[in-house]
Amino acid sequence: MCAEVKRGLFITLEGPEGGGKTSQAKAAIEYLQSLGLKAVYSHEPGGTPLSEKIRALLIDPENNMAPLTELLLFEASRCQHVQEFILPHLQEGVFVVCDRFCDSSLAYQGARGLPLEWVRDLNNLCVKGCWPDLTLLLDVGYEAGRERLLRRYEGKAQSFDRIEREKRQFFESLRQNYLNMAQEDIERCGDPLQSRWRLVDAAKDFDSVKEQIRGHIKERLQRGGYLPAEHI
Ligand code: Z5A
Repeated sequence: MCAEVKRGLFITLEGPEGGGKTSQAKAAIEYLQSLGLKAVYSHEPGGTPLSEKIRALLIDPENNMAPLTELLLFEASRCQHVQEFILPHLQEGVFVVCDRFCDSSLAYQGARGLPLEWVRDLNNLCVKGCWPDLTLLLDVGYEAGRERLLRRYEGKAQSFDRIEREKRQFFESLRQNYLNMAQEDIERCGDPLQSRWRLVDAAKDFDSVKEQIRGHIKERLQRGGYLPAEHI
C-alpha cells in the first residue's frame, strides 16, 4: 500500500506594486529547496498557457475594460490556474509559492468600486477550497514602489502596463484594502499566528525583506510539521 502523500503548503505573496513579490517569491523557493522540500513558483494572472493568454488581455494598455469584465478575466485565469497547476502540485506534496492570488482581486478590483461580495463569491467558485496556508503581505508605500518600478523600466513611464497607468489614489486605496484585510483576519482569529496573513515591511532593503519572509516561512513549516529535523 502507498503511504499517503502530505499535501504541499500553498504560500502567496501579495501587496502593492514594487514590493518585490516576484524576486522574493524566487528567493523563498530557493530557501524551501535548501531545506530539501519540493517547491515551484507561479504567478497571477498567468501560470498556465491559457491563463497567460488572459494575462496578455488584462495588461494590454490598448484594451479599454469595464471593471466587471476585468474581474471576470482575472477569475477565469485563476480558475484554470488552480485546476491545472496549483491543486495538482499541492496534491503531489509540492509547495506552491504564488506571486499574487485571490486577495489581489479583493484589493485591486475592490479599489475599482466593485462590491466585495461579488469578488468573494467568484473567488470561492474558482478557488475550490484551495486557500493559501500562508499569505505574506509585502507592504510598501506608493512613492517607494513607483520608484522601483520606474527603475525597472529604466525611467520610461510609457512602458507601464494597463494597470500600472492608474492614478495614485487607486494604488493608495488598494494598499489600504490589503492592510484592512490582514488586520480584520488577524482580529477574527484572535491569535495572530492562527491567521494566514503576515505583514512584511517591504520598504526595507532586499536582504532584510528576505530575512523577514524566511522567518515567517520557517515558523509556518515548524507549526505544520514540515521542517526537516536537522533544521529545527
Ligand atoms: N491584479 C489585479 O488587479 N487583480 C488580480 O486578481 C491579480 C492581479 C491577480 C499584475 O501585474 C497586475 O495585475 C498587477 C495587479 C493586477 N498590477 N499592478 N500594478 P504583474 O504581475 O506584472 O505585476 P505586479 O504583481 O504588480 O509586480 P510588480 O509590482 O511589477 O513587481 P513586484 O513583483 O512586486 O516586484 P519585483 O518585480 O520583484 O521588483 C520590482 C523592482 O524592484 C525590481 O527592479 C527589483 O529589483 C526591485 N526591488 C525589489 N525589492 C527591492 C528592495 N527591497 N529594495 C530595492 N529594490 C527592490
